[in-house]
Amino acid sequence: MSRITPRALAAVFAAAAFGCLIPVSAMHLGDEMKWGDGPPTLPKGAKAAVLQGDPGKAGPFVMRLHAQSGYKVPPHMHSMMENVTVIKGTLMLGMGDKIDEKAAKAHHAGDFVAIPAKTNHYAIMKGETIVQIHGEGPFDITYVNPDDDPMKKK
Ligand SMILES: [Cu+2]
Repeated sequence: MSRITPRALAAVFAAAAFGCLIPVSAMHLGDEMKWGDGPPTLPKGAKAAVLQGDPGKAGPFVMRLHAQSGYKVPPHMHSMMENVTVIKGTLMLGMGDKIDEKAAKAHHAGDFVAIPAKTNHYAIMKGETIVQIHGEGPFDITYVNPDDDPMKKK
């Protein structure tokens, strides 16, 4: 009878653990990510890439937004939680109905922030910035000042 040594057993578990990490469905890596124009609901100038799901449909989604320094999203809210992870650059995030750069808090690459549903907030990018947003779709946006809504501009 062959004995299973602890070392052999450890190797089996290690293989099993790594097996779990092998993607079974689509996986997007840096170069393969498809960047397009940002959604029409956001001010012009941003690029967006959807990593998982569809922010416009029901279910979980993961997307990234890429914008240059100075890009701003005026005060707005979502009817669901917005989870933001900063990938690159600095996201200045403020809570409230009016943009106030001094009141905005800096979030740097690696930082995570969850913005509760129905809570007015605004964002300003400092430096070339990429943020990853995940949540439960359909992801909506309501601007505090309707004139800030790019969908209403012609
Ligand atoms: Cu938001």
